[in-house]
Parts: sequence; C-alpha cells; structure tokens
Amino acid sequence: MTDRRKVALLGVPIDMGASQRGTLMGPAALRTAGITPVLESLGIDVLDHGDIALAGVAPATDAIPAKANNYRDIQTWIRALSPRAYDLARSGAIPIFLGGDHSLSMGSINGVARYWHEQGRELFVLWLDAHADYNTPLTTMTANMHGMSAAFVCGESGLDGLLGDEPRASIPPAHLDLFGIHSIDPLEKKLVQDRRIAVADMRAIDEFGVAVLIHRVIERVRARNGVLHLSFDLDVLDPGIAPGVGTTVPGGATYREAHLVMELLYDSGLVGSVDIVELNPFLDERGRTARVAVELLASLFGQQITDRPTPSNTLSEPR
Ligand code: 4U7
Ligand code: MN
Ligand code: MN
Ligand code: MN
Repeated sequence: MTDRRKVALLGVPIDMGASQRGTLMGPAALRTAGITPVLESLGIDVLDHGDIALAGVAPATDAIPAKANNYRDIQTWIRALSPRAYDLARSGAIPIFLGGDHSLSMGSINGVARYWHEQGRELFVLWLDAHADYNTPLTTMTANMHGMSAAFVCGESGLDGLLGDEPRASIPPAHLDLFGIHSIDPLEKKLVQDRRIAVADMRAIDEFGVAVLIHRVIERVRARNGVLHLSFDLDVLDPGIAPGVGTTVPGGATYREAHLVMELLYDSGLVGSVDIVELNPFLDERGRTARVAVELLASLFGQQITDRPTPSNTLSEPR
C-alpha cells in the first residue's frame, strides 16, 4: 500500500527527447521553487533522492529504430529509471519524478506498473497534456521521443528493444486517459481512435467542466480497485500561466481548472505516483512556471484553496 504521507523525489534531467534543449534544468528549478518545503508544510515526509545517475547502465546493442531522435541517449535514461521507479514504488512512498522531458514516462511508468502488477493491482494512467504523446516511430512527424511516451506505455510496437533486459510492463489502452488535449497529429489521432482511448479534450472540458470529467476517471479506477499514476505535462496549462515549456499551445487549462483537477485527485486518494515534466527553465519567465508547478503539486497533496498563501498572509508567515 502507498503511504499518502510519504513522498520520494527523483530528478530525471533529460532533454534529448524534446525538440528544444533546457528541460534538464527542470528538477533544479522545481527544487528552487520549494517543492520540498511546500510538501513538508502539508505534513508530508519528503525524501529527495537527488537526480538519477546513469553510471552502471550496460551499453545496449539493439538496432536503432528509424525516426527516433537520440534513441541511445534516451534508452540509457529509461533503462536506469525503470528499476529505480520500481524500487521507489516498492518503498511505499509516493514517487514524484521531476523532469525532464516527457520521454522519461516510458521508464517511470514501466517501473511503477511492474510493481503494482506484482501486487495484483491494476495501474491506470491520467495523461494531463496539451498533446496525446501517442506517436510511434511509424506515425511521428518529428521523430521526437517525448511525443511517443503514452504509446510506449500502452505497449505499442516500434520501440521494442528500448528497455533491454528490464521487463516491460505495459498498461492496456483502456487504462489510459488523455486529458486536456488540444494538439494531435493526423496519424496519431487515428491510432488513438483505433485503440478507443478515452480522451477529454479541451472542447469536452469547455462543455462539461473538469469536475465531471475527472470524476469519470476516478470512478473507473475505483471500480477496479486500481492505482492511478498522474503524468503531468505542464504544457497542458495555458501559456499565459505556464510559459516555461518548449511546446506551448494556445487554449490550455486555466489556473482554476488545473487546481480543481489536483484537488479532486487528492480527494480520491488514488494517486500512487506522479511525473511532472516538460518544465524548461531556459524558457521560463522569472520562475513563474516552476512556481505554478509546485503550487499545483501542493493541491495534489492536500493544500486547500483557503490555505494557499496570498500576498497578505505570506508577509507575516514565511512558508
Ligand atoms: B510533449 C508532436 F508533432 N506531436 O510528436 C510530436 F506536434 O511531451 C508534439 O507532449 C509532441 O510535449 C509533444 O513531436 C510532446 C508534434
Ligand atoms: Mn505536451
Ligand atoms: Mn507530453
Ligand atoms: Mn512539450
């Protein structure tokens, strides 16, 4: 069982999966924005494991797929990360993987899925993102691997040798929820539709609101006594509140919508692990995006709207 009061942080400073360099500074910026003290102020026991080390990963010899940029580099990260993610999940804490670009989810989710499957629990994944990340080397228009991670997690073929000897633990496409999507490529869209993946796109959010749609996700997990992994790509947020990402798309989630998602997820008690990805401090404006990310994590771990620091209450009480 997961202890909701224990969090394990692991930095994964990878940026070779994205088109723009700079997400490798993401873990440092999240720490600078106060991720540890903010979670501690909520009564959580935080253990920061630092950034993952790549030393000791045996060189891979599988064929490099066409249309997968920086495949070897990313493979090294993923093969180091998956066993670490497995160990952190087994420790009973809630692991938070600090990215880093979104290709890291191929390793984090593989590791936590392997752990939960051994426990006889089903893992569900909530993919909060402007993008579907459901490309494979056969469908991609860019060859950037951060656009392929959801497909990999669902067992799509095309990157079959990526994990080497590390066992692959895929989830069925029926256990994936794409949420907040407002950019998808033509072949990617076809694959998402063929697999009948649940998509709450921005239009659905406008029509029904995030509460109805998140409750639907929560009920599905609860009905199967599952565990939920949150893969949170900061580019789901509107660029007006989160400019510090490489692939901004206009028309993203508002500050209030994003907070409500986090609050509802906290109430559900189902979240067992988290990725927070795509923060690019090189593109950020005075730390705004890093700060919003930490604030949202606080809501995910129980901070109530009435307890949030405001300009007036922070003056007297440093947090
Ligand atoms: B992210 C894209 F073509 N679909 O495949 C691609 F638009 O992790 C973008 O969600 C992928 O930021 C974005 O390269 C990946 C592109
Ligand atoms: Mn994205
Ligand atoms: Mn993404
Ligand atoms: Mn991106």
